[in-house]
Amino acid sequence: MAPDALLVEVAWEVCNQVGGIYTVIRSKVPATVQGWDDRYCLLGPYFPHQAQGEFEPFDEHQLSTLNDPFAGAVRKMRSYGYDVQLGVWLVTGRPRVVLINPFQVYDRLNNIKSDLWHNHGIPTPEGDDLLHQVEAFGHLAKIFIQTLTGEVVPPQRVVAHFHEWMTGVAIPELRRDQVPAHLVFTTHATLLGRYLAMNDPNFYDHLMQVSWLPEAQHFNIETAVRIERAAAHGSHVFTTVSELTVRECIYLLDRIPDAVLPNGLNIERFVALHEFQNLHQQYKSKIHEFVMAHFFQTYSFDLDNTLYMFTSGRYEYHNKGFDLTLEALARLNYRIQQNNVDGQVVMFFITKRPFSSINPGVLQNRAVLDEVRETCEAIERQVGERLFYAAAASSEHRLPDLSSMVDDYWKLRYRRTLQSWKTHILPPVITHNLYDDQNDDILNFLRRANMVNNQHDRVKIVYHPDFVSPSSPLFGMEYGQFVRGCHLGIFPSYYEPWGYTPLECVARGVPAITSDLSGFGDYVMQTVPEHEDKGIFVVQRQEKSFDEAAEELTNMLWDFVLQNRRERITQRNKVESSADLFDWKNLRVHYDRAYALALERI
Ligand code: G6P
Ligand code: 1S3
Repeated sequence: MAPDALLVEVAWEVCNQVGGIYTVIRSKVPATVQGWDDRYCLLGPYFPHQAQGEFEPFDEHQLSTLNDPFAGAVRKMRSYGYDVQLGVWLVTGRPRVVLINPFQVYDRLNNIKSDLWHNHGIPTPEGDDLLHQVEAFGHLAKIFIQTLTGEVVPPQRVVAHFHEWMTGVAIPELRRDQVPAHLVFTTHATLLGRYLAMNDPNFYDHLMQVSWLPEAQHFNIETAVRIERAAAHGSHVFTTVSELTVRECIYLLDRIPDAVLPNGLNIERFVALHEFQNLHQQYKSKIHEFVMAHFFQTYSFDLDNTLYMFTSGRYEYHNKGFDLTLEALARLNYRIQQNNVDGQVVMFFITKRPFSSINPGVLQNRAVLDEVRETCEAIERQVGERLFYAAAASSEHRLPDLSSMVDDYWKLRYRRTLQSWKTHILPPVITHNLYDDQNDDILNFLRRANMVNNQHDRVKIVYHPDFVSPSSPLFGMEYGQFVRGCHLGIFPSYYEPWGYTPLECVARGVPAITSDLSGFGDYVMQTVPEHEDKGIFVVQRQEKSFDEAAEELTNMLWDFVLQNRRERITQRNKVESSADLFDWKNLRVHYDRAYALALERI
């Protein structure tokens, strides 16, 4: 690492959570700060509503007294009339952050668009506000880097690392103006790759023959694709996140990446293994509560012999492998019934779909279960008090009839609550009312396969089309807690440049299934020997038919179901102890190598 250089990391998701890049940037902060210290700063767009909870700006006095180059560049830009904020991102590592409001140059948008067109052949259609924000921010990011390198720090060198096309738009202009920054560009997925994979079931076979421009025009993403190409070609060092996206970069962007930067997490491990095992038990109990409310109205089953599996992520039915997961679950359901194996599987689909409300029946069940609990607790208190008195006063040693110790009021309330609750209607597979219930792929599969939570189904389904959060009245827990409470995460993606979801399981000691078409799965196969023994399973999807992959996944689920509790506990311990492999402390080295290369290249 160059001890004299500065590092500015630029991303649309700095203090602005949208998707996976937020996780990359945020989780990497502690390791990056450890290496670069106060020579590091992040740069992103300022959206007050998004930033308010996690950004603490420096006031005028602090800004004027700070003696660091980033503050110097902010002061200079302010003296030119720009609205630029410097502050701290309130996340672990507390890095310096510069946020710039893109809307301040909207009166100059026509010039910015015209420069992109005349200088780089990038056309911008009217009326696309996201493109306007991106281009306005790119223009301002360029001015910041220009100010920093030109007026504040010479002869100190600056590495400017841009993530994704949304910030990469600054790169061609920085090159044109010969700004002496060392430019790194990372694409986390190619735009065209994502669209093609979503629409072409043989995407990987056709990849080599794709003509990028007609395809980009076909999907109406020409501007963004041209920006992505300009950033890839204009950067001194071009990188991506996995070997899989390297292939896309070669065929869709026409540049071979200089490096692969695998994604990690900030892994926090407990000193003693039993601590995370206890957390599993604690959060599993919370999931039990949801399951009782949801299913026990119609029928009950043994919760101690129930396995919780889940998948989560953006709703890309085919790309995220929801189709394969459902097919394998249907086969598993049949196999468990045929083989008379004990126990239940409850499978959760956690994703995001437009909905009008939570299903009132599901909400009502939750409320009734709370009432059942209150009634039971009241009876327990009453019996407890009276039994204690009876025991102390008794001359016999026999246990009295406990039922006689409960007031009629509570007996009646107990009976009425249960009577009003129990029904013969099957527990719904979906917890919310979707706007487009009829055309939903998950629901249509479940209808076709008749997996509608019949009592005899041994794989029950809960489709929750909203992310899990502490404010959700159904789960009332954080996503990470939900993950801990589950037994297995299932993520056999078809298109996944990296894929954080299985890694997030591993970090919490929960076994996970991924695929060889996800960057993470591919990385695991190459770098983690005996990964299956460590509870990380990789479904082979490259060069396999859908049916073959579904069968392999079914076998994995089947083997998992057959494990006993002791085996599951041992497996969780092994998963948790392999999490260190994905700690940024170990993976940051890839970033530092890319920066060293960029510093060599001017
Ligand atoms: C953790 C707890 C144990 C509990 C077990 C259940 O290991 O420390 O007390 O018995 O979880 O594991 P299971 O895989 O059945 O949820
Ligand atoms: C992308 O986010 P996505 O879910 O749109 O970047 C992530 C971070 O590199 C990556 O994990 C994911 O596979 C990509 O698809």
